[in-house]
Amino acid sequence: MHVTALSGGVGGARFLRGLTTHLARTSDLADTTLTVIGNTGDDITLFGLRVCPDLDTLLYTLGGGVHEGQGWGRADDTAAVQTELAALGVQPQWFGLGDRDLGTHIARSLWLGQGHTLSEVTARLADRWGLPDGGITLLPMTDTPVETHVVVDEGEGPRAVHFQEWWVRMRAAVPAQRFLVVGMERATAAPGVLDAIRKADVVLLPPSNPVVSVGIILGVPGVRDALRGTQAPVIGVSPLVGGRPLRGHADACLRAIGVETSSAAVAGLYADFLTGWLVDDSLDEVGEAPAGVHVRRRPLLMRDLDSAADLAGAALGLGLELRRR
Ligand code: FO1
Repeated sequence: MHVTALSGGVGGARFLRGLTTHLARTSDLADTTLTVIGNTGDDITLFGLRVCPDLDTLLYTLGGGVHEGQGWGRADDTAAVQTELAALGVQPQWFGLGDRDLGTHIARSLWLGQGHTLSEVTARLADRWGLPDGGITLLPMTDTPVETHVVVDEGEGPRAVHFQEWWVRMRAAVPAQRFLVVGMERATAAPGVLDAIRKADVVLLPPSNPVVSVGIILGVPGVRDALRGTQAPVIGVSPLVGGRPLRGHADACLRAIGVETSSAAVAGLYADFLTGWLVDDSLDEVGEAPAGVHVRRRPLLMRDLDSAADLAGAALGLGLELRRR
């Protein structure tokens, strides 16, 4: 069986680690393969290096090397290089790159500079993290360099800042007027991305940010059509509980695009291809979804690996149930 997922950063990676754990624990699912399509709109060039935060978060989380408390970056990392860069007055200093993490960015930048595609580079990094042994294929959504930028106005008129500056330095506290994906006008889906959606048995949308993660992947030419046309049920997990994100700034992102911060409104963003929708069973969760979408209520909080595995198992289970109809 083939499962395909569209994922952003920390929440999506934790959900997918739960999924691979559930698959390993469920004997009749043990030969399932997973293709993860990763968001690359968060990518940024820093100190001359190409950094792919969502791809790296997926590599480290699925590969067992992530800094658990942060959800991003490497476990047991150090900051000797960035400390020296600060001493040299090199900017910016608001984005922390650990020494081991820099190994990834140096290798990626070297290989890209040699003419390898982001897909080829990501495959080499995935090998290092043992993803193929787990039946996991990680694909960037596109090999075209793209970047999400955010239009903000702090009083001197509107200006565009890189997504990471808005997300990390501004903590999304400055209202975003709009998001634009620089380079998307030239982008094409990376090799295998559209087929992974079309040929899947189940497609999953983890609880990633619907605007700056899943929403960016949906903007890659052909992705939305593939989701509309696939035979696979498309099962999403709400990133909100009672109108609040479980982590990150999905509320600030939804506000920026004029969408209500509710599970129902997020499902509405996926209405043209969504088959099933998981919402939290807390009392202040209304739990509606567009007509025709099958809603299941259950706890969505991923406190640990077991609860993430249970959540992912429930999402996959709903997909398998709807596939048989
Ligand atoms: N997030 C922060 O809040 N502060 C950081 O300094 C930071 C550094 C960082 C370095 C590498 C990386 O892969 C991710 C990093 N993140 C940091 C997280 C990142 O901003 C977000 O995880 C994603 O871009 C949003 O999904």
